[in-house]
Amino acid sequence: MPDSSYSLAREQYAPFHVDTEAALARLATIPVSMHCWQGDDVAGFENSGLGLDGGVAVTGNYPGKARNIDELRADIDKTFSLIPGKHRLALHASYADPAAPKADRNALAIEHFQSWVDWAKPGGVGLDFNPTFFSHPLASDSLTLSNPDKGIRQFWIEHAIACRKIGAEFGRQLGTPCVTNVWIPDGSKDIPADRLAPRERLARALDAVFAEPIDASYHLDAVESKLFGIGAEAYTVGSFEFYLGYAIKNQKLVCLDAGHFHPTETIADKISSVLMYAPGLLLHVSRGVRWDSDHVIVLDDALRATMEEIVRGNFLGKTHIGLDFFDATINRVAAWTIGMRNALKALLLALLEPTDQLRAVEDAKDYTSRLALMEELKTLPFGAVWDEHCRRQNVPVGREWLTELKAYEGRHQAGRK
Ligand code: RNT
Ligand code: ZN
Repeated sequence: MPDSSYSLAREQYAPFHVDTEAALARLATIPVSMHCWQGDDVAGFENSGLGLDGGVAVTGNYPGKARNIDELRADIDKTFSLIPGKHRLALHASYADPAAPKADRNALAIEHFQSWVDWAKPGGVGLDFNPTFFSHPLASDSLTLSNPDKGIRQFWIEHAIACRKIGAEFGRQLGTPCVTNVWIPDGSKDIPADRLAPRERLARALDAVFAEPIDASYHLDAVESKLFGIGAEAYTVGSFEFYLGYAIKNQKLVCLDAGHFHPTETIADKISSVLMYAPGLLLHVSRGVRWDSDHVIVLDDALRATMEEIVRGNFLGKTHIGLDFFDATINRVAAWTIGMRNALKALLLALLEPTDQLRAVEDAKDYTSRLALMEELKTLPFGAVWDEHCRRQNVPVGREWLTELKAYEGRHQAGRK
């Protein structure tokens, strides 16, 4: 029996030609790739004593972060129990199982991640992957694939090749393609004398990384651009233009991170253009506040516009939705839960839009109706439909998840020192 508020909501959507049942059915099929690194402030398990670098920063010291692989997995399991639907997990190479034989980054292999596959398989969780080009002695100057030193460059090429093989094995064992995303911190604090040579080195290094083709049913490559980082304010080797060109030329997925553009730009408008020429997209859904601050995503206009674009353009088949934020000022399981639930809420809002009707009035140049309808849609009872989704997916409805989170925090996280 559906909840009575949902039944009323369904009736209110009907005159707009919106079928809430179809929207719910569709939403249940869309996976979101949750990033493992929110759980421990991007620390990973290498224990190198090096802090987080590469121009990326986490602020906050809220107690209870995961200190090891068991705690991280327990926290991820808890988070997944608070989110409707079946989702994926994005790992970083720095999260190799510490129980596996020690290996430097260029020697990582599936054995270092097999326990993650074994953890993921029973729950039907797909895995995505990221080589880690930071927090390592050979990345201390934030120069990796574009490093002028051939030996260091080679080390990072080997790392990325190793990661592709691991990703392919994830895909093969789990029966769902793994997206392996290359992001490097390479750049320069001050004005470079040569902007070209590092980009030429990066392109050659990427060619070496991607030399071996991998079956797309197991594995997909993505490349992530950035505008600037801390310590790379004047120049970023892997800029958007660089990777857009590279990805189109080599038919790689383009990763759009919401925090990696000028602050007034949103990624929503880039989606349709990029997908005209690139074979697919990876999204790093994030929220930059004044800079690439990686705040927890909230249900704001930027997030809504991004999901609207994917749904309106029928791009779900070509778009891999991943999250990328890290906030250490709040409970980290809550950060994940809020972000994941917001990504799904934004998707649902997009699915509850009568796109055909909006397009019809637009084609008729009836911009009055377009604006009027878009504004009326905003006050339809979306919350009742979202609650019904949570109810049907057997996860907490509304603020109930917070009660569960607080209990989990008291029982499992509070004692972590
Ligand atoms: C950094 C990039 C990158 C990282 C993760 C940890 O600015 O967004 O995606 O956040 O790889
Ligand atoms: Zn990112």
